[in-house]
Amino acid sequence: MKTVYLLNGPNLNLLGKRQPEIYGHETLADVVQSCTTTASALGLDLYAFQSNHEGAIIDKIHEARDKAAGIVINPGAFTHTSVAILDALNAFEGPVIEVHISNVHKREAFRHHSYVSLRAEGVIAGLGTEGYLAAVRRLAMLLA
Ligand code: CA2
Repeated sequence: MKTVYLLNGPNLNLLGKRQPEIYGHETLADVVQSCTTTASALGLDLYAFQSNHEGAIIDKIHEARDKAAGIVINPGAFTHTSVAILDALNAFEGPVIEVHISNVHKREAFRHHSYVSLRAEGVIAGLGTEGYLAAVRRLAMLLA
């Protein structure tokens, strides 16, 4: 069975606990559970990881080189700042889907640019936490 990595960046551990008007009411645990169920129905294993530390996310992307067939990633604010995460994703061979819960293009100008989008096969923004499920489905199609 192929494994997909679901990676979440800084502050996404607060999902469902603050700012529900932007990020909704689902917690990260809810998101992981629904992504695991969706992945399993599509014949995929899902491994989820969240960190507030850039290096820890980079280490997971390196680990994914040997362990994962594809990556779903919401890099949080590192989306807009991290050449290092882009470099790590460029060293990963499988498909990458970038997810943003909010519509970053409707928000401050500094959220309009994404380093990760230079690498991602697809980018989902503004679908709420439903976007993670769309990303898992898309990865399953790309890996079939
Ligand atoms: O819309 C997204 O998913 C973002 O990646 C979320 C990041 C933000 O910096 C990006 O521009 C867009 C922020 C994540 C913060 O998550 C929270 C969740 C609940 C409460 C507080 C923060």
